[in-house]
Amino acid sequence: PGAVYLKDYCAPAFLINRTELHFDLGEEETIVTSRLYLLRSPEIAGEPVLSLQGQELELLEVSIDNELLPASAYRQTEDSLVVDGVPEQCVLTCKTRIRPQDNTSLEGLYKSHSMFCTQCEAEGFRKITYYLDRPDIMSVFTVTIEADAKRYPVLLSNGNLLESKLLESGRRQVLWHDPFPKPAYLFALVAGDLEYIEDTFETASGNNVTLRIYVEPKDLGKCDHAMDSLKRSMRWDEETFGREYDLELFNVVAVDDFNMGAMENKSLNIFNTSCVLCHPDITTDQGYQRVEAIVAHEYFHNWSGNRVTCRDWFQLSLKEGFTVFRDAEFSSDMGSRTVKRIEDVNLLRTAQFAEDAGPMAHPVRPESYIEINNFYTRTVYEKGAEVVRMIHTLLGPEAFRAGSDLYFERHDGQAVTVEDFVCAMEDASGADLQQFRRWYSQAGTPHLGVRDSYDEAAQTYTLEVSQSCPPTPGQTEKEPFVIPLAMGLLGEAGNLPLRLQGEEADPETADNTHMVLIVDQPAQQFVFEGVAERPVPSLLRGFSAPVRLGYDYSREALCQLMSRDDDGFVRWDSAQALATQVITQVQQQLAARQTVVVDPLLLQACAQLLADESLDPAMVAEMLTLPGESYLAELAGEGAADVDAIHSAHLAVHRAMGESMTPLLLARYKDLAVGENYAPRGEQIAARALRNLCLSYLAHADSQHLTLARAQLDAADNITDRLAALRVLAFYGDEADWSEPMAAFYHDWADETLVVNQWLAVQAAIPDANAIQRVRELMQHKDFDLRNPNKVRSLVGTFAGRNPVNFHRADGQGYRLLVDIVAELNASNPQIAAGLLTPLTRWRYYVGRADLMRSELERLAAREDLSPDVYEVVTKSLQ
Ligand code: BAL
Ligand code: ZN
Repeated sequence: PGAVYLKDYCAPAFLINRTELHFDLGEEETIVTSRLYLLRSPEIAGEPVLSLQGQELELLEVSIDNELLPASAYRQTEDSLVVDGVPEQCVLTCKTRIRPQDNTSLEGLYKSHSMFCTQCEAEGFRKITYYLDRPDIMSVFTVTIEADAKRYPVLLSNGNLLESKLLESGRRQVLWHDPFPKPAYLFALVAGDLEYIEDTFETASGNNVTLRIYVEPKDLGKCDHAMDSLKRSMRWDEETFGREYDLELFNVVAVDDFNMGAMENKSLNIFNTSCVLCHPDITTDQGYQRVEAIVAHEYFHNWSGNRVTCRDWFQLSLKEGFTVFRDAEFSSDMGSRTVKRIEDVNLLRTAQFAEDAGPMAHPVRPESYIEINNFYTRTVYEKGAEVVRMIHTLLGPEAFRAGSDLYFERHDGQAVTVEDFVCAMEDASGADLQQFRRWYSQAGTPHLGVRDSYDEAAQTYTLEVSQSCPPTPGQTEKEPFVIPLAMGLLGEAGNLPLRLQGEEADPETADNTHMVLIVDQPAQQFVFEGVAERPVPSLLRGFSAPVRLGYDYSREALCQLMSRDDDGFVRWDSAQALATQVITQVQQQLAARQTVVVDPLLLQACAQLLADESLDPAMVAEMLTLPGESYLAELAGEGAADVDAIHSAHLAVHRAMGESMTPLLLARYKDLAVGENYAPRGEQIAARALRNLCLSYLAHADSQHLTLARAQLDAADNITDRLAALRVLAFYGDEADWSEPMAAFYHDWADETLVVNQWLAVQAAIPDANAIQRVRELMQHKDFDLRNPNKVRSLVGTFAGRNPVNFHRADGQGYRLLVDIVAELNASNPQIAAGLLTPLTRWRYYVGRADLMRSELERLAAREDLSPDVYEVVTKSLQ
C-alpha cells in the first residue's frame, strides 16, 4: 500500500451539490441507488476525469442524466469507478449491491445484532456507494430507506424526517432530508427494532429541539444519564462558546459492535453502547464520567467538525483537538477542574508521550499516512487539544473566545485547515502565532530543562530554561517551540509575589503569585527581583505545555510542593515525582540485592495527606496513586525499561505504603463508606475512589484484609465497589481467594454484556503466572467474540496494555498471543487489529525483550495478506 501526502492535496475537480440515496435493506443483499448532482469545479481548468471511490461494491448500473452508460464509458478498479466525458453539470446515478451482514470491518453499512448501522468516518462511505469520499465534498443529502416494517420499525438518517409510509409489500419507506451540506463521512443510517427515551431542549433563541436516545428495548432504563449529559452539553456550549443547536431533532443510537467510542454524524450520533448506557449495576463512576464527556464531545462536534469541517484528513486535529479541548473544559466545569486535568495529563504522559517517542510518531498535523484509520491517535486528539489549550493560555479566555467566534463565523459551511483556525485566533486577538505553529508541524515531545540560582545579597532568583526536542521519524532537526511555562515560587509561608527584572512594579499585579513565562528560544534566562528567601520553584502549573520537565528537585522540595503549593496540578505532580524517585531507588536496591528501604519521606507525606480530612478525597486518591508501570517504563527511556524490576519495585513500594499506614487506611476505609443510595455525583465518586484505594493498600499489606474486599463485594449496591473489591481479591489474593467470587460475579451479571466485558478485563489484568492460559481460555468463552471490538479491547487490549509482567513474559508468550490475534483480526477488522499492536511498537524500550518483540513484528510482517492498517504499523515499527 502506498502513502498519501499532505503536499499532494488538490482541490476536487467535481463538486456534488446534492446527494440522493435510496436504500433497499434486505437480509441477503442491500441495494443502494445514488443520484449525485455533479458540477465541475470552476477552479479546475480543462476536462477532468471523474474518479469516484468505492470498495467492496458490486456495480449494477450507472447512468448520466438517466441514460444508462455502456460498459465502455467507465472503468472499475478495486477501489474506484472512473467515468470519462462527464458533462459540466449532470446527475450521475449508480446502483450497487452490498452485503452489510457480511461486513465485519464495521466500516460502511453493517449489521450489529439484528440492526443495520453505519460508520463512515474516515473512509467508510465508499463501502456504501461510489462517491467523492473526501471531506471537502460537502453535499445536501436526501435519503430514502426501505425495509421490512416488522423487523425494522425504526429507520433513521440525518436531518428531518419528511415522510414515513407503509408499502403494500409489508415494507416501510421513510424519507429524510438534511438541509446542512455535509461531507459523506457524516452520513448515517440506522434500521432496527429499537425503542427510545425522549426529552426536549429549548435553545437560547427559543427553538424547541426533540432529543431521542434509541436503544434495544432491554436497555431503555439505561439512557437517563446520557440524556441529562446531552442537555447539559447543549446549554454549556451556548453559554461558553455561543454555539446553538441548529435542527429540531437530535438522535442518539446505541450500537454494540462499534470500532470507535462514538460518532458525530449530523443529528444522528451513533454510540458504542459502552459510551452511552449507564446504570449503577453496569457503569462505574469513571464510566458515568466518560459517558458525560463523550456525549458532550460528539454534541460539540456539531459546530467543531460538522458546521465547520476538515478540508482533508491531515487536518483531523482541526476538529478533534479543538473538540477534545472543548469537552475537557466542559468536564472541568461539571466536576473538579484539577482532578480532570490530572486524569488528562496522566493519559497524555503515559500514552501520547510514548507515541511521540516511538516509531509511529507524527505531528499533530501529519504529513503523510498509508491508512488514515491509524491516525486517530493520542497525538491528533490529546496533544492536539493541548495545543489548543496553549493558544487559550497565550491569548487569554476573552481573546480565545473571540477567535473561536471568528473561526465559526468565517468558515461556517466550509471544509478548512488547521491554518485557518490559527489565522482566526490571530486575527481576533492580534497575537502573532507564527512560531507557535511549529506545534502542528513538528513531532516529538520537547524537553524543558530548568536550572535555578538564588542571590541572597541581591534578592534575585534566576531560572535558566532551555528547550530541545528529540528527533522523530522523518524529522531530525527541530526548531524551538513557543512554550507557555506557568509557574510560581514557593516560600516558607506560601507562594511569593512575582516580579520579573526589567518590568515595572505594577500595583495591580504586585501580589501576583502566578505567572506564565514564554519560552521561545533554545535557552533563556528569567530573573525575579525582590525575592526575600530561596524559593522552591512551582513549574509547569496546570501542565501548561505538553513537555517533559527536567528540574532536579530534592525530595524535601517535592514534599513542600505536595503539601503547600497553590497549584493543585503541581501538588499532584510533585507526589508523582517523589513516588517515581522512590520506586526507582527501590529498583536499584532490588538489583543490588540490598534490603528494600522505602524512603520514610514518601510514607510520611502520604500519611499526612490521608489523615487530612479537609482535603478533597478525589484529590487525595490521585495523589496517593503510584505512577503506573507503563509510565515508569516510558520514563526509563529507550533500551532501559526493565519490566520485571519496575513491577517488583512498584509492588514493594505499594506494599510498604499499605503497611506503614494500616491504622489510618482502616479508619478512612471505614469513615468514607457512602452507604446505600448510589449516585454518580462528585462527593460520592470522590469518597469511593479514596476508599477503594485504601482497600487495595490494606489488602496488599496484609491478606487478612481480603475479608474486607469479600464483604464489600457482597454488600455493594453498585459496580464501582464490586469491581474494586473483585480486583483487590484478584490482585492481592491467591487464586483460591478470587476464583469463586469471579465465577459468582459472572453468574450474577451474565446477561449484561457491558458487565461481562469488565469481568473479562479484570481477569486479563491479573498479574499472576497463569495469565496467558487464562486469556486463551477466556477467548473460548461463550461470551467472547472476536468480531466485537469491545470484547477484544476488554480482554486482549487489557492484557497487552495493563498486564505488563505477563505481556512482557521472558518466554515471549505474551507477544505471541497478541500477534496470533492480530493476524486473525487483520482480515476481519483491520482497524481494530492495527490498534492492538500499539504496545508491541514500543519494542525499543524494553531491556531483554526487544529482540523477542521485534521478531514477533517480523513474523507479522512476513505475511502476504496484511491490510494497509496493519502493514503501516508493522513496517513503520520495524524501520
Ligand atoms: N470522529 C470520530 C469520533 C470522535 O472523535 O468523535
Ligand atoms: Zn471527536
